[in-house]
Amino acid sequence: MAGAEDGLDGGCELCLFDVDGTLTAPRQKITPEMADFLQALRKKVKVGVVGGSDFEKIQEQLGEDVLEKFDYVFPENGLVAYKDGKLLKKQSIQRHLGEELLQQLINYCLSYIAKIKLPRKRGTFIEFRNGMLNVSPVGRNCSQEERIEFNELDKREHIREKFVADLQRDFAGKGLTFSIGGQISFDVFPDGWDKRYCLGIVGNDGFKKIYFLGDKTMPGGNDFEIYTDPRTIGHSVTSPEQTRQICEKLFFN
Ligand code: M1P
Repeated sequence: MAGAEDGLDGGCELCLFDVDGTLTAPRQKITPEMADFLQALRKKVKVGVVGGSDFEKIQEQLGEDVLEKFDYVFPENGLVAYKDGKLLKKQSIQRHLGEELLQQLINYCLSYIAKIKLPRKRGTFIEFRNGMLNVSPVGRNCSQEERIEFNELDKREHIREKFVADLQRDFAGKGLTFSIGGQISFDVFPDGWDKRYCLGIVGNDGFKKIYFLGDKTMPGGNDFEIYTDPRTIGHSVTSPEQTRQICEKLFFN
């Protein structure tokens, strides 16, 4: 094994990656070069992904065979968890919150979105996932061009930040976290169900070091909690190219 030849014990370290903006451009497919690089890295350390997106989106971006290509796959922050290609567990937001609160939340978001005027609105304003809701003012059915258009507008007008601030005020004390991870939406989940959730799962696997690389590491970003968690060695990146450079320095020198 290359890791052993290099004096590294491949089983002792884990490198966890965010997906969008870290391994791929936002919501795009991984490049063949990056995919090959990760397989080379896997000879040195265990490799996992922890994304805000659901499994289908992660699979679309990282490949049909994503479960074979990564030792751990954690969609929805690890609220759905795969290890060595097998499903370990799935959380349920409806079981945790109960129908009453869930409907208050959904109704609030739908009414709020109905009052926002945007250049364009498409469909799927709320995506109901296993462990979270994903809320998008423009709608998840928008095209790539419409996605960029919304994102540019959002950078100027802070539509999502204001939406989240209003939710935080109106749902204070309800145990909910609102997290902006991508370009057109934000995620809603119970407190503590952020990306640190996956650390509880790998915590039993005896890693000496757990690295985490992500791009949304600022407060309010969906990588912030895991990036600053004492159980990880966090690295903030601005692109997949930088992710690769950091890994080369950490694991191949
Ligand atoms: O992984 C980051 C985010 O990716 C998507 O965000 P968007 O479509 O807004 O770019 C979503 O899947 C979101 O849940 C996730 O946090």
